[in-house]
Amino acid sequence: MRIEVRQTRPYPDQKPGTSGLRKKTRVFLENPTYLENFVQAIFDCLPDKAGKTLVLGGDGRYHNRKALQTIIKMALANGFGTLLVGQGGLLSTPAASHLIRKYHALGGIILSASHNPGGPDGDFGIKYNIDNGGPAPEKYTEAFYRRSQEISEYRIAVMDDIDLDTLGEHQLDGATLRIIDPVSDYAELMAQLFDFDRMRQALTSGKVSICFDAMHAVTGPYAKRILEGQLGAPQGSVINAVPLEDFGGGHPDPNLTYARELVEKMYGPDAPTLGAASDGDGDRNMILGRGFFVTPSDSLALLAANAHRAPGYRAGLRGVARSMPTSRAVDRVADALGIPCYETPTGWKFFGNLLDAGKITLCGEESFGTGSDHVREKDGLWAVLFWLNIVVASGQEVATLVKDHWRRFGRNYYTRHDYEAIPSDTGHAIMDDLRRKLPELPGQRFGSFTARAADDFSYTDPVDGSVTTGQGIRILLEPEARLIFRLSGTGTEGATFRIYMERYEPDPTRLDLDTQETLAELIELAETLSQVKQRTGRDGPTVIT
Ligand code: G16
Repeated sequence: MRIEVRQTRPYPDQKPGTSGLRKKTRVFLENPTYLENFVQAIFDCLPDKAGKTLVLGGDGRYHNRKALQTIIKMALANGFGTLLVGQGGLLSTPAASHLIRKYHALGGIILSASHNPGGPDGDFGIKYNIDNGGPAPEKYTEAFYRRSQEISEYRIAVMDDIDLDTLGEHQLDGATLRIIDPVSDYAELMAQLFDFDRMRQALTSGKVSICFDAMHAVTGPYAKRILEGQLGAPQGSVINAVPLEDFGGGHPDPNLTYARELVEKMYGPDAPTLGAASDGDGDRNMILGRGFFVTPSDSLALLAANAHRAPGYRAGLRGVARSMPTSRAVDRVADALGIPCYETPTGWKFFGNLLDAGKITLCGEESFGTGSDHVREKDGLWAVLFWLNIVVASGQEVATLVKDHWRRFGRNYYTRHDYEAIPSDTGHAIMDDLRRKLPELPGQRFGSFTARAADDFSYTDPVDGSVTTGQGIRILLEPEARLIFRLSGTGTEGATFRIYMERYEPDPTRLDLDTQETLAELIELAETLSQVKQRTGRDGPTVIT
């Protein structure tokens, strides 16, 4: 193995977003050394890497294998002692997080653009996770970016490509490269958290049934092994189970629009008890009952309220956390349980310190993410197994569980409207204008609401005291409602403007209303305040969730 030091020049656009560096695949394909520069920037910021372990894998999308070969060669040239690589180049994001923790790795690189489509015209991404298994916090991502702007060379081993498909160990000039089964360690962890015996009984007896849509993304092999293998769900319970480079031409985003096949099944005559889907890299989840959709915010609240039903959480929750735009449904559960509820900026990286310090057990986001202290990422299949455990232990339908929950706690009606791929300047101008309006809002009356407070959300991490500002415009209203505006940090084209609207309804006779109708006044208010339609020339949002 010969190590070469090759010259390179910085690319100006290597600033990581909400979750790593996400770009059009073409950016990686057409700019020689684009990947190499960013990987070397990461490695340059890790001073103690010599002899350490690095976990490597991705969601299997187009360019995954090729990029992995490059990263393997660069990791060897940069002195790592052990590389753990998922077979076939596959590792779901939560499984990678678990491996980093279990094998005391220095960190891991995960190749994914999450729920964004793949292929040469789709998206590609790279993210680094630190030794706690979680996404690199901002002090790291900022350092990676700074380094990428001054980079002049990268190190790479000159060697043949590694066979990624055969399990086993390679000794390479003092370093060890292991191709590992991507599923087994993760499956073992799930069996410790949930009541697999009872779940198996319910699934094999036919009392409970499940349909899991892997969307031709990374969770296929995980769901096959766990749901159909270990838990005995009938063959075919996992659909779209084979990971494909282009996700079968689909959009691996588990929502009501893109998980079409699953949604049709769940709203059809032979719907199984539980329907679920996960995204490209396996960290997001969508939960459905028979003819019933559970919003991610409600899902988090329900998991918190029912956690005692799963063995891994029977001892109780230390606390919970949600991102700022996530609905406040979980806050009410935390109140009832007498535990703290933290409000963080959008981005899983902000939960890491709270989890490490033992301040929280569960956390989640409106963007179809839920997780716990078992790893340091959101975890799609974990959430599905948690729901399955709750359904089995309670003997109730998903819809009944949610409606009972609303009767007990009241309902937080919630919706998010996205204006995707608008010009960046327009997106920033809308946000700037909203920011300017903030001081005059408190006390103003808007129809049946009065603004109680308004700010640009800033977060002081209770563990390390770090401060993160400019995390979204927040308008708090009376009677209890919120309007939130922010720009997405994960888009790869122009800007995506997100509006989040929420209203609390305690009246038990008004819990079954249509969400968009119930929130109509708030939707109009949000459009008036931001003038988003006039300024973008759009008739309405691109996506409503
Ligand atoms: C990432 C982050 C999440 C965040 C989501 C949406 O998820 O890990 O914490 O909620 O993006 O972010 P934004 O609103 O900035 O687009 P994923 O699943 O895309 O990696």
